[in-house]
Amino acid sequence: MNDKGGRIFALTKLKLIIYSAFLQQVYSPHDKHKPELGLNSMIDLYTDATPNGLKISIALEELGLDYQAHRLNLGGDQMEPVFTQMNPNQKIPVIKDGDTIVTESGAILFYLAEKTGQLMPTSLTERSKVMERLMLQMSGLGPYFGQLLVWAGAWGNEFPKVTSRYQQEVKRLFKVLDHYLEDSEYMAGNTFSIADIAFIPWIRMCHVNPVGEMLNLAEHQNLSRWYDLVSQRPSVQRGLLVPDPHDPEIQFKAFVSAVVGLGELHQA
Ligand SMILES: N[C@@H](CCC(=O)N[C@@H](CS)C(=O)NCC(=O)O)C(=O)O
Repeated sequence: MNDKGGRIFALTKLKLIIYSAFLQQVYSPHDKHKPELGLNSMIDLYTDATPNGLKISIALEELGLDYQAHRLNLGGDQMEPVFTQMNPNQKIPVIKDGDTIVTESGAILFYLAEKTGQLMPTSLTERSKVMERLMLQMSGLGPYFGQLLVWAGAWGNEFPKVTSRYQQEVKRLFKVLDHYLEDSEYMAGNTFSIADIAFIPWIRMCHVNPVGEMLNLAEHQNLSRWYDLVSQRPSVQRGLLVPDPHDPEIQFKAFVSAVVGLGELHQA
């Protein structure tokens, strides 16, 4: 190889090195956020058998991570100083992974996906889609469904107009989800992701809570098909059993005094 050829070869090699470093930055986001803790560290999960809590036991089961579930009674355990120190917002779920404490179910799902490099695609476009659906669950379906449970359940539909507002919004969101699922198997494309995990315990409420009768899931073919598919997943079935639910009476009392804020718990 003459001098010129050698220079071209060296230049091409340099370009290749720079290009592959660039690709690694773009396509390996998990490498950029290396988990500080090993994959076999024991995670403490503070939870209850509620839709937001169940998301996290499902994710931990799906990922096969070691964890220990600590069940709270939402009739007051969340106000204890030791819990409030972890989550000043005084709500489950919370995880503790070594010294890292994460609250908010959506953020916890994201943390677990980043930690393991699973349940989240690698390309920016696909990741954004997963985040888009996750945000829709966190800011749309979860809060509206939660309020529907409050107005229709805990407050016994005392104000039908208010109940109807939440019912209509949940039904509208079901239609949106049904539309998204027209062309894709899962909530964000054709791969199971944290977006599916975020939705499954909420859609399941249509089957386990009398309020579900107001929503008629069967009307939404694609959403029903997705529900049947995802709820058959072994990790989902295992996760839904953690923690053991409280006796229904205790659970309902806790729900009324905590989530609804009817009791002493959330006095300003
Ligand atoms: N945005 C939060 C909501 C968490 C939440 O509302 N948790 C409920 C149970 S599902 C709770 O702990 N309620 C107790 C209270 O409000 O005192 C998340 O997704 O983690």
